[in-house]
Amino acid sequence: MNSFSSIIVLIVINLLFIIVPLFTNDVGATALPYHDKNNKRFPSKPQVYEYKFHLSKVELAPDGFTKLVSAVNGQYPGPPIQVNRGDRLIVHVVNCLGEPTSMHWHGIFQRGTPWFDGVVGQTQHVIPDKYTFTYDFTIDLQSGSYWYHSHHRGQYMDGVLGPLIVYDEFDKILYGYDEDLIVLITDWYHDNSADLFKWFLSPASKGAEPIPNNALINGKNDYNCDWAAKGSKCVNNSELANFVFKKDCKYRMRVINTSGFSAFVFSIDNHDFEIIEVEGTKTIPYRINQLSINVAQRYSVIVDAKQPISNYWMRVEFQQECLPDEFAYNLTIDNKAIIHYEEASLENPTTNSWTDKVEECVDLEQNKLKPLLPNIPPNCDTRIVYEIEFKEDSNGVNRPYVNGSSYVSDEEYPTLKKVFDGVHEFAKTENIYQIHKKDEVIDVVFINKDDGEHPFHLHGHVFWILGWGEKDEKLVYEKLNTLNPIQRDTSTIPAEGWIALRFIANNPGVWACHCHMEWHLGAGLLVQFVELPEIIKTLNPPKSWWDLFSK
Ligand SMILES: [Cu+2]
Repeated sequence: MNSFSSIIVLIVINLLFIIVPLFTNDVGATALPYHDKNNKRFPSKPQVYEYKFHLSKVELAPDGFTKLVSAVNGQYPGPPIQVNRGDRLIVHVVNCLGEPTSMHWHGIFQRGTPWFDGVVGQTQHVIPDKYTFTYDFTIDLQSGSYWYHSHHRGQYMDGVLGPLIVYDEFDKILYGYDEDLIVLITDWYHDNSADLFKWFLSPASKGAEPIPNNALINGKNDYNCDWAAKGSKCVNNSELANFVFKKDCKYRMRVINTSGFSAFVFSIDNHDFEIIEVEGTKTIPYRINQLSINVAQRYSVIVDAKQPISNYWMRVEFQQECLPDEFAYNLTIDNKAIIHYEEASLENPTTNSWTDKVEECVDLEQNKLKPLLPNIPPNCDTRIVYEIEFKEDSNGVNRPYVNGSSYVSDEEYPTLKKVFDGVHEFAKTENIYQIHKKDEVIDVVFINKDDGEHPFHLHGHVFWILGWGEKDEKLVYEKLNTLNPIQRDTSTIPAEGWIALRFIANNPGVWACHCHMEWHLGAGLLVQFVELPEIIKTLNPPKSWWDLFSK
């Protein structure tokens, strides 16, 4: 640990007793009571932020290749939502896509408002075409780097997404940075998701996922138009994303992987950096030079602009080892943006990448990430073990199964509506686990029998990562880390490996837990937790939520 980090830790320890409730990420033993408005201490005056998102299909060419993008307010990526901890967020989603939609707020707990989680088939009915639905919720007890995206079929891969940043006014002082930047990275398909799904969910795909055509950094990249189909509109040498650095300033970069399928390695030539946040959990600064980041994951890193005034490549490299190799494909692996120091020339960088080998298709060693404030998990009450495997269904389509069941979405009759209707027995294909005891401590263990990795996301919570193992690394329950593990909301289950997660059932709602590779999710790799249904039934969704069912 460097001296800067040591100072931070000292300050924090001194202030611990005063500020613990302000920083607590999930409602555990040290947190404020559940949604207690009277006990809110920060910020003193929460604001109401109102956004209007007009969704429509527009022709855009983020990488020089023109395609029909499902855009938010005519742009891709969608506009950033920027709020402070404690604020109320109101978003009017005006659907002019010509197809149904929904919006999910990835990583936001939705305490007391589970009907605004945005998951079709689970927490809401679709927003029909030519209809406006308003999401309205308060962001309590969490801050950090999040994103919003459609949670209807594969729609976000067509463009319905953007960053959602919840600022904490103490962060700048705590970590000593000057500017706060968003770096959205993603894979990019030139075909639309519905067509790709048709192919993927047919025997012809043999279970091999569609390969992206490109990667984008803040919605930009260039593309080799020799690879574009005849008759398509494509322009070479499209503009790259450009980040301007002032010499000797420190930048917080919020790296958000909004991919539908791809894991990346993020790096900046000649600049190492320190991780300070993982999906809303502040960490003791942890220095690395290349960041492995899987689908839907987020990290904040501090980059020190201390190199000679010049231009440097930012690199977003596909983790090629996790891409299927059943079919030939054209893809640039090493994708770039420009870090331009003020007063440097306007020429392209000529810098070289870091040469250390990064292990692909697994998360970075998460036991090396330490939460800034210790948040020790209570002992486990219940352990749920899920086995994941892929096999052919009766139609010859390769599908994922969790404990023998492939999830089928009930779009017409979502789970949360069923709970309000008093339904307590569910179809096997809904993959539901019900939790009835408030504050029950749940361990979820995924055993992956598939030879591919799966980035799993849990809605409504962060989970502690108690342990994980790659192929041939045995799961020994007694050896799991319960001392001071990191908390986050999206973590990778290694190929033929396992992961052990823990969360506290303190947030009434219907929470999806699923692979965030959209192909796998769409094929059925999802379980859902019906958490505290008796309490859910005492809550009151707004009339607008009920109205969706009659549209
Ligand atoms: Cu998966």
